[in-house]
Amino acid sequence: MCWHILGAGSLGSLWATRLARAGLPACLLLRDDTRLAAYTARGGLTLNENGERHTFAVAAQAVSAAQPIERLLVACKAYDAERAVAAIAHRLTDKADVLLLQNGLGSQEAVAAMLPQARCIFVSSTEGAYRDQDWSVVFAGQGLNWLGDATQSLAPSWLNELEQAGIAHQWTSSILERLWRKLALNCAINPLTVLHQCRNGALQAHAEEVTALCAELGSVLRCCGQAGAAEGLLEQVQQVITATAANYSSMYQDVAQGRRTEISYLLGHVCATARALDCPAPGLNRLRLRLIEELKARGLPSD
Ligand code: NAD
Ligand code: KPL
Repeated sequence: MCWHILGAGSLGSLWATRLARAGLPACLLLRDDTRLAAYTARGGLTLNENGERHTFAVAAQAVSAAQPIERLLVACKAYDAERAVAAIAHRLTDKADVLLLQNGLGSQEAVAAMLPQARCIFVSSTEGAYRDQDWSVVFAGQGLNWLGDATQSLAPSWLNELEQAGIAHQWTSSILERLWRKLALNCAINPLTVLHQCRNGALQAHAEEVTALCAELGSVLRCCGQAGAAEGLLEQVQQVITATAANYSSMYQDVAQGRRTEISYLLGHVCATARALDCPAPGLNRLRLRLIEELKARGLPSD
């Protein structure tokens, strides 16, 4: 069965090239015929891993093609996912599996609600990748893809294909807890690195601010039934700050490169959840407003 990949960016290309390398059928879904022509002219997708570059002739078609889709990997940013899936929804078969790779929360539920007939599998990825040029991806950080289904715990039979492709993964029956935990980590670190214009490690000098945010994040997590994701949050945030001290957070990099951030699916989602549950979150709300001001001042979208 073919892996259709919607979003030929960093993670989409990282998955597509590894599937192709293992001889598994994969097909990129590109926006339109112009993108398809550009890709065809390039002749394949390049994976740069440990300094070695290999190009794979991954198949591709435009989103508007007619072939039915049984397995779809959605690798767009959270703010693009719903619209991108809407454009191919009519191609999904009754038995389709849809893997959602988005960071944060909110986009996955929106896509799942649009596709009641499909099995939506949420993925929380700790792998790292970036594009060094068009149609070329650098595998920058080993990690793990946690996969799970919020509505049923039975693992899909195709997990062995991820094994075959060397895509590190783990099936979990608590994917929402994983996603909330990562979201909380991102909320405690990423906005502050933008506001203080610093690497992750420099947040050690803002320990009080980080501690107060983790306390509020913990109480929002408990309010929304994710007490497990709240356990030991501050300690893990401190560990991540230390382990990634020399790195710039993904949100810092987005802002520095003038790209739209996923704020609405990270801090925005936490603040909206707190508001809906009447859970006090004054520090998180203030942080969100400060971040919005910063994005506006830089001429970037604040949603
Ligand atoms: P990216 O911007 O590199 O890739 C997204 C791709 O989707 C782009 O090529 C874009 O053109 C394409 N796209 C958008 N709308 C489309 C549409 N309607 N039709 C077809 N293509 C469309 O993003 P990314 O870095 O791969 O991130 C994807 C998701 O994975 C994000 O939610 C991100 O937070 C998450 N994530 C990324 C990394 C990483 O290291 N890159 C790590 C963990 C999680
Ligand atoms: O995931 C991250 C990111 O930069 O998005 C870390 C390194 C955990 C910081 O929140």
